[in-house]
Amino acid sequence: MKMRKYVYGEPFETEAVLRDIEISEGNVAYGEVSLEEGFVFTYQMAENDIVYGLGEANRGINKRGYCYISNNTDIPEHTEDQRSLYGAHNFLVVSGEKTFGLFVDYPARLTFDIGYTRMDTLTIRCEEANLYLYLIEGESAYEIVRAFRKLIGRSYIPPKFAFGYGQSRWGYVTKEDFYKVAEGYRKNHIPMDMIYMDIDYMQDYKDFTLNKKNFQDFPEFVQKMKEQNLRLVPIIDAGVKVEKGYEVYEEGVKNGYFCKREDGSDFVAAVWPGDTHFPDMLNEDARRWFGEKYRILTEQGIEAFWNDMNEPAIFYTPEGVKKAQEVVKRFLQDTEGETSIFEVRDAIMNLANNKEDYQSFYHQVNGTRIRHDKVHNLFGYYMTRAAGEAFERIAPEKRFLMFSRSSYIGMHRYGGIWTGDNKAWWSHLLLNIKMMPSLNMCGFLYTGADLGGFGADTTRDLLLRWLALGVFTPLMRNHAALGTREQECYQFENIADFRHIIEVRYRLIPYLYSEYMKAALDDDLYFKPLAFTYPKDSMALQVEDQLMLGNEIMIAPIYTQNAKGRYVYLPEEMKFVKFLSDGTLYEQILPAGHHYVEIALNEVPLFIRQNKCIPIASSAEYVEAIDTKNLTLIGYQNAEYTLYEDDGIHKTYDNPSNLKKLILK
Ligand code: MIG
Repeated sequence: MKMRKYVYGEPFETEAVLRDIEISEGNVAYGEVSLEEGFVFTYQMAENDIVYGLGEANRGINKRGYCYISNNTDIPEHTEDQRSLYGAHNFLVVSGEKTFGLFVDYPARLTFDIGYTRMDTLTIRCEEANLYLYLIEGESAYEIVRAFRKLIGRSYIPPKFAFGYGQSRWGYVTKEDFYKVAEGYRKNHIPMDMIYMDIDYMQDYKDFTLNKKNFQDFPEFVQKMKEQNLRLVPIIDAGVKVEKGYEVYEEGVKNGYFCKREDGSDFVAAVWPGDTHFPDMLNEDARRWFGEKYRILTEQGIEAFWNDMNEPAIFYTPEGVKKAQEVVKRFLQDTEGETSIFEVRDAIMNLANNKEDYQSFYHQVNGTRIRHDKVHNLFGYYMTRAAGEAFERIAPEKRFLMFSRSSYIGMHRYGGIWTGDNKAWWSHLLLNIKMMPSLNMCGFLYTGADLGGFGADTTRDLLLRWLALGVFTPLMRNHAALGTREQECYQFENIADFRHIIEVRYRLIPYLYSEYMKAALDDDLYFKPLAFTYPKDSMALQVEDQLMLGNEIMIAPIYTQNAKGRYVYLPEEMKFVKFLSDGTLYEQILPAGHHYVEIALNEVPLFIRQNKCIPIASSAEYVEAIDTKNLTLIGYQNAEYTLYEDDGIHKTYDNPSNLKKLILK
């Protein structure tokens, strides 16, 4: 295996890669690099080459046939034509005639044209030739991915409770709202470990504050939830409200910790709190300061957070509004009809996440001033790093739950991600399946989508099917937007069906946690495309709606409305297992090949690979209550399984007694 590092111009040190690698001179080993107009890498793809990677990106596991742009964006419409989502994961693997991996360590806008302009051409392009290009050779795509993962360092490991189920909704405001959710689950005996607190818990959307009316005695509230074995997970937004007397604002201004305009004044962007300043997450002192603020909540009993709006999202800036006003004024005063209504519409629409705004503020990194757009894709990474580094100081021996919306490779060491504002669409259930292995390739193991769909009204069957996928994703969270139909599991008829599906999650946690930990500790994948396990199987290479999970199982979720079952491809003989609604299992050995399998709305299917077995537990209402001492093995007779288990709280990963060999007799 060979790894090469090329340097072009003067790259910004993103700290995506921690290992030192010698710089290679001369031309790239594959493809061609041109520096005539910025940076352009081109590679002639063979007809059957597959391209893997790009982490949080639209479309398929095989990225061929479209154009993707790394430009972290707050984008609530994940339609097929979107080229940018919230993350910038610039790693891909070309697999076929020649097989190699590429990581472009460049924190600004970067385009991957993968057979879009010309079906046979891969082009990677950016405006400035200031970057590191890593090239990895290996026998297979899987081997290359693993080498890349070694390069970027160990993935974030959450506490074990984070493998439980969580309920979220934008719109819980009062303590009573949260108690109602707790009661809805506990009374109905639907397992749950976490309730998420969206922006309404804060006072006027001010980070690290609590609404005065609703949360007078917050530590007591946190404690009361803990007594029910529930953890509260508050959201933290990127922007700090501009408000005299608000401590975080005052300190940030006084110490110069906020991003500045060209003239040195603090940059203003409006987000939920109205006018805000962005902490300069790239600046070490500012980052340390912002990270320390998480203490305000950890000291009140909080051990879990999610970071939002950190692309960073901008609703508008005062400068932008002024320009838009001028267009409107011109339109209203225009008697000649020269200003079109479309210009007015665009002026208003373009207020949010405007390119010019991102070009008008600066970071201060190691004494150098850097315009934001040159390092745009790092903001979410460094915000989450601020928190991660703070947790190390707050309780170095403990794990915290942390995940972010925006990210860049390197952030995978500090937290997970959720995939942002999807919709209650069947197509987004499928997108969720396809995105998971790509995210894993880029180091993001603790991930998941908003189950049931964030935007738009969900339906009972969509939620059930999505939960049946969520059973397997490390982050299993039901989340929905303000104003949408209520989608807590107890809002629907036949609550038993929901209880059953979430119980299956808890029964599988010993296995899922074990596979997660093994993947994280060994820089391996939790989710893999079938092609990584069966690289010689030409059929397996094409499968995009089934995934390998760990080393033992394959999953094939249902993602179509009214389906009573689905077609599934088995590259080898497997044991088809269904967790039936009465708590029993249906098991059937199926030979390699294509099959149609029936799966009812209240069933969870999985497939155990030949000569393998997995442990299952009895269900429990929260993670800590799972009886891991009494596991049952299912699968093939005489198969062995190596179970990883630890206390789920501390970082004692390397203790040899964490591994136990189990044999199915
Ligand atoms: O502009 O905090 O993706 O999960 O519920 C919307 C409110 C802001 C976007 C997040 C979503 C969250 C919502 N936030």
